[in-house]
Amino acid sequence: MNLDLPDPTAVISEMSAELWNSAVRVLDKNWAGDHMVPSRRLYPHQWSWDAAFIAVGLCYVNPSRAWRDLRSLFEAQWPDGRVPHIVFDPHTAEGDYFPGPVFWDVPAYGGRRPRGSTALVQPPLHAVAAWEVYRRAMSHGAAAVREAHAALEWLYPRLVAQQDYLTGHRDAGGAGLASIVHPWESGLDNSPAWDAAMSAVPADLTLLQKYHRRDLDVADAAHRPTDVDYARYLGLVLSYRDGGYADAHLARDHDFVVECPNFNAILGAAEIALAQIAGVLGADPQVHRARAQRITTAIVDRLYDARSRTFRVLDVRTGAHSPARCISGLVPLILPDLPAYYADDIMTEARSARFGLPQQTDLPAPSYDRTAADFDTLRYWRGPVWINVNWLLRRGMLQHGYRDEAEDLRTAMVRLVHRSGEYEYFHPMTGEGIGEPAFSWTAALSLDLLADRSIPAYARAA
Ligand code: 2M8
Repeated sequence: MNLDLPDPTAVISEMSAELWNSAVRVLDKNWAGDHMVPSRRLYPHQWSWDAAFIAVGLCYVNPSRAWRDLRSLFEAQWPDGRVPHIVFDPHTAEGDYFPGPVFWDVPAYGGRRPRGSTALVQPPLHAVAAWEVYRRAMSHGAAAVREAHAALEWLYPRLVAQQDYLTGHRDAGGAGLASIVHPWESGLDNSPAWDAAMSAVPADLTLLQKYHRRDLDVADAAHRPTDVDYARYLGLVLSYRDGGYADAHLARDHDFVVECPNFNAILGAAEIALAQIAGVLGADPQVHRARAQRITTAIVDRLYDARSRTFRVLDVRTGAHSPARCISGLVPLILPDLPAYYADDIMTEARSARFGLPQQTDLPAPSYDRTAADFDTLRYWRGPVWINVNWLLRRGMLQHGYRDEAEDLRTAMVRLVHRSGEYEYFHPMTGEGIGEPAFSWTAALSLDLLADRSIPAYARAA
């Protein structure tokens, strides 16, 4: 036995402990009293799908905060059921984030909502998160289980209302899927998946003289959307605002209306989680299972491109699939009812040179096709690696029995965050951290990836 070699299990537990502790510190630092901010500088409010990813990891160390965060978000739910993509913190100055409450100018509903918000939505991952937090409560004792049960009772009707809004008001395509009306609603904001549909949206550059891009004060312009894209983002909000944020006749009246495989796969996964929650609360799980099945069928019928054997974004206005191959096309793997034929196609795409782990890097999947001419290693959602979508992909792999690939992906994510820190996203060739440091969902999901099971593949790498 060579006594100079470190004991691998000791090295691994040291690395895990380091990552665990630093992730917990990030979440402590980003806690704002009754909600979590994604990061202190660039994102000083509460974001919707961030709250879901955050709850999944925060529940290991502070379940009460995980529930509080979800509750704060749903306290801002609109009467029509929409859960806003940003809930503003009244203690944060208007100038600290753009576009802030003044720009959005949303109706106050008789002052019932305690905090201002945007009028857009984000992927409805909250039912999945609520179920995960509930499931983990067991290991925190009887009081935590009682807290979790009460939290589920409060959340359940609100989660159902959120689904009803998305499959009702937002069913612009008429097939039971939710349309998004702004790239910000996707969560994958600047993805090439929107380029085709966005090219038809007017870009009024004078808006950028009228309004100041706060993101460029605190982030590198080479990482952020271009001015042309940003002018289109603002124009889309202004036209939605002019129509009172109403959703009638979206396909006819709005300039950007698309069905995204990531958004709709999460919509379907939410129904599966709601079935589980309904079971615990004595409600009817069957209605949710049937809805999940219908959503999965509609995703296959409308978003699967048989020629390329991939899932694509559908432009509801033109009926065309986006030509871009993006990470969003892999996320339908999280749907348990997805037939094996399509799951196999997703895995083929995930293993391909477009998304697969190149031998020289061993990194998680990039956000966009590595082989595309416009693959961009720095600009956000146009190439860099993000932990949240890889976490979804791993979940899908486990769902469909790809256990080895799931473990390799978990290892790649844990190693990356341990090595580079809890960054917002990562360079897809070098793994260098980009965007915001101390980013909440990267920290929270790292906790889940570490806690989820033992770490044999990480051991091999050490
Ligand atoms: C990014 O989106 C915001 C706008 O909502 C931005 O670019 O300013 C996206 O990565 C989105 O998915 C995320 O929820 C948000 C906060 O982390 O940042």
